[in-house]
Amino acid sequence: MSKPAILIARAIFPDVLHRLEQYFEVESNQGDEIFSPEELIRRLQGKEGAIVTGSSRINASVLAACPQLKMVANMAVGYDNLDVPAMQAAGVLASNTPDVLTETTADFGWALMMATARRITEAEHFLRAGKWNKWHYDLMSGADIHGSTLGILGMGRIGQAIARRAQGFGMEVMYHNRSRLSTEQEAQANQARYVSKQALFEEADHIILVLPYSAASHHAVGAEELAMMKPTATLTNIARGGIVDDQALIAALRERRIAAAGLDVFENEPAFAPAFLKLDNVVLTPHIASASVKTRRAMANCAADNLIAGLLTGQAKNPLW
Ligand code: 8YV
Repeated sequence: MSKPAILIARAIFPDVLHRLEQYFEVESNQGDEIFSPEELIRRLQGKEGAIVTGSSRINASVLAACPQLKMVANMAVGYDNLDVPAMQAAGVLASNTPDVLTETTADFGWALMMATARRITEAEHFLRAGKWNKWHYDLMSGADIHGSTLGILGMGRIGQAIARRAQGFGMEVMYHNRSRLSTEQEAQANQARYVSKQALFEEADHIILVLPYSAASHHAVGAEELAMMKPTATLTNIARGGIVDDQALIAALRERRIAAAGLDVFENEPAFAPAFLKLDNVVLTPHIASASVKTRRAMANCAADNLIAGLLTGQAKNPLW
C-alpha cells in the first residue's frame, strides 16, 4: 500500500523528518522560503496532511483548492493562521503544540521583560559603541522588577507560568482574561488577582501580553490602553503582533508616554515597522519566545506525533476541537 503524501511547509529537524518518512511520502521545505499562498496551494496538491507554522495560512481558498487534505498539524500553540470554521466545514482535522513550550516561553517573557525594564540591549549598544567613558549616577537607570506589580493580559498556560515565576521577585500579580481562573489556579499563580483590563493598564508596572490572537483581540492594546499606562511602565509582547497597534505604540514610545517596550512579535512580521529601529526604548527580538533547542525539538515531535495519529487513526493527540 502506498504511503499518504504530506507537506512540511517549514524546515524541521532532520531526525523528525526521517521519523515522518517511515509513515508518509514527505515533501519538505528544508530551505528558508516562506511559501506564498499560491505556492502553498501548489505544494499541497495531492497531500493528505501538512505540518505548518504561523506563516502558512490555511483558509477557505486553500481548502477548496486542496480537497484531498485531511489534517493540518500546526507547529505552534497559537493557531490564528488556521481558519477553524472553514476547516471544520471542510472536515479537515487540526492540531497545535500546547504544553511543550509553556515553560520555555514563560522564561523568555521574563527575559524580555527584564531586558526591557533594565535597558540591557540599550546598555550593550552604548558599551559596544565605545561611549562608556565615565560614571554617571543616572547611567542606564531602569525600572525595578522586584517588588513591582506585574500585569498579565491573557492567563492561559503561559500566563500562569509567568505568574508563578513572579514569586521569586516578590511581585504582586494582577491579570485580565476572558474568564476568571479558579481560586486554586489563582493561588498557584502567585495569588494572581483578577482585575478589569482598565485597572491592569492603569496600575501595573510591567505588562506582559500572552493572549491568543483573534478578531476579538486585534489591537487590544491601542492608543487608549497605552494612554492608561503609567509613564514609568513597560509593555512586553510575546503573543502576536496584531494584538498591539504598532503605530500607536511607536508614538507612545517616541513621546516617552510609556517607559519602554519589549517586542518578540510584530504586525506583518517579519516585515516589521522600521520606525521601531529608531527608538532606543524598545527591545526587539525575531519571534523566538519558544526557541530553546529542547523546546523547538519537542514542538516538532509533537506536531509529528499529531500528524501521525491524525492521519493513521483519525484522532490527533492535541486536536483543536
Ligand atoms: C512558534 C509561537 O515558534 O507557538 C506559538 O504560538 O508563536 C511560536 O512558538 C511560531 O508560531 C512558529 O510559527
